[in-house]
Amino acid sequence: MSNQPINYMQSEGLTNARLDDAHISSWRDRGFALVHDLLPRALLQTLKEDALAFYPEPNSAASEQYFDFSSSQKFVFPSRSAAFNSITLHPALLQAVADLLNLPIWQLRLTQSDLWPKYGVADSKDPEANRDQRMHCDYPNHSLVHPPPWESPEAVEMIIYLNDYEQCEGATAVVPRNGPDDPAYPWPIVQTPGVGDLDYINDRQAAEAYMTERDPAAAAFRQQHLYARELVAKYQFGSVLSYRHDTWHRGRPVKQDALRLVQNLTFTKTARDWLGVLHSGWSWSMYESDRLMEKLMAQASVDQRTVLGFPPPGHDYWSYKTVAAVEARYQAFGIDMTAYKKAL
Ligand SMILES: O=C(O)CCC(=O)C(=O)O
Ligand SMILES: [Fe+2]
Repeated sequence: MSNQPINYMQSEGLTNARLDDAHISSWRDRGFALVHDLLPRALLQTLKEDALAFYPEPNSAASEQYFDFSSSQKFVFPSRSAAFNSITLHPALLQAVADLLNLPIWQLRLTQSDLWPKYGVADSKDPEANRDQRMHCDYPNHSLVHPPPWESPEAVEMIIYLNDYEQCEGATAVVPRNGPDDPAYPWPIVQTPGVGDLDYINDRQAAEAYMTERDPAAAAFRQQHLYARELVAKYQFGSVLSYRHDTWHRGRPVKQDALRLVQNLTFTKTARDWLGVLHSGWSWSMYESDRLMEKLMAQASVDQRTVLGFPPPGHDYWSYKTVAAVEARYQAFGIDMTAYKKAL
């Protein structure tokens, strides 16, 4: 396994800051798309500076608390980093998700936005270690059920890389799906630690040793069809990897002493109550003294608000009474209710 050559994904640039058909069909058919130039570099640079100011230096004692994936709810939406909030709701990003799911933006919902560090540490042999992950799909800790059939995806996951691959390595690997009969993509997706009565183990070596003992056929399937076929996302600063809740993938080791920073996002279709919001919810911070979330809500576009769950213009929530009440709540922050009034 350790001597397996690295196979890199094909990846393309964009022609006009919008996903091309090739990206869209790659995501829909093969389960992923990697694009390098979707988001403005200056905004990404500010985000990276905010993240570097927030997270401890590599090899510092303080960095040891970040041994797992995610920021442990420490750097999530809404954030004190304005750049982070802007990227989360960036029109180009929302349009990309809408194109992948073939929906208008107002039919998307944000369920995850998290900026997390991955430090290049030595192999610890700890089953929980995040360094060299086991192959997995993300649905078990996003969904109460199972992803629907491949042709009807209900969510887009994204990883935005804030480093260059050469600097950090640790590039995500995915297994491309080759059509409905691909042996890597049997239904249901249960041959994986953490599903059913299989223990959750993150570390690849520990997970595969456990699978060999518990379910040798599943362990052999994972070697032959998953690890042997993984493609690695050779990312650049600002690259966006889009994938799905039913895409086999895994995180790989970051270069010793390096710090890889990524923002992880998930958008779902509306009315998917079984797909959880992974943070405390968008209204929970509304009592903060700086009124950050109120201002964000008031200043967002109609589409951006809707992605956070605000009722769209024309929704049956809206009446003359509710428009006036919501205006009263947000008018100090400059909300413009025209679109909601016009649709009454
Ligand atoms: O870190 C990565 O590149 C991927 C992480 C991942 O897939 C996960 O933690 O679920
Ligand atoms: Fe994952």
